[in-house]
Amino acid sequence: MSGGYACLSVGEIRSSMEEKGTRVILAADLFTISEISYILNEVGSHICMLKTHVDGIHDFDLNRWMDEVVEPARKMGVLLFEDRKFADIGYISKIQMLGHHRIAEWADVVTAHRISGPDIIEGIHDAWRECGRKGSVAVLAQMSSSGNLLDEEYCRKVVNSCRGIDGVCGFIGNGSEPSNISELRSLVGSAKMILTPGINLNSGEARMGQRYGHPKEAIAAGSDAVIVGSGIIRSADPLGAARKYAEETSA
Ligand code: 5IU
Repeated sequence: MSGGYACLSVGEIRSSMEEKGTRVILAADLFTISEISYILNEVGSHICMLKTHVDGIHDFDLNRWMDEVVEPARKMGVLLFEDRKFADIGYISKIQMLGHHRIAEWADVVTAHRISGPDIIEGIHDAWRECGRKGSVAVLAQMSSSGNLLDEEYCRKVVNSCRGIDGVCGFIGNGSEPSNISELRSLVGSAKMILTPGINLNSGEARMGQRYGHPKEAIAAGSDAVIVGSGIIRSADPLGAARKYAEETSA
């Protein structure tokens, strides 16, 4: 089902990543626009996507966001990935895409749960269409946090139900456990992407139920790209760390 809407294809996203020559997605979990803009400028050449939680930014202002984050990211060939984890019915997800943060106006990829039904994908794409833009949805099939309820059966249902939906570019998998990634890859095949959070070279850095795996192992197990936050942004040398993660994920 394409639902008659244009979307950012898996091929377009994969070739944008190939052009950048890195499989690192930066989780920029910072609190101000200046901090995010700074880290983007610092490590932009070693990342393929900038993942944000825009509702966690204390001083959010759309004009500044567009000028200081979105435009520089576009110039660097970095895709904008809003990890909003939409979960409501299709229409509400659409109005959230078009709400205060205007996610549809700048995000290229957003995350969503499959729990509420397939219409959530339609609602999200409807918002992009209203803005004259296109994007794609990464659906949560697994999570990296301990004690989560996304079990194997749920994961299989998610993957099977999204297989034929062009507006879904792929799935979020659990990067902390290589066997979870390889199982997910055999379920998914090669047609869609697997993006994996829960990645850190120092597993001791995990906080509040987070679990960490190694970037090289995640890629070897079938991940398209690793999502790294603390390992880069909390490093004393973010540029060196980003370069290191990029090297760990290169073939
Ligand atoms: N994130 C996870 N695990 C998940 C999903 C998303 O950690 O299962 I779905 C997000 C949360 C945070 C980033 O923005 O990925 C990981 O950051 P750290 O590398 O700092 O743990």
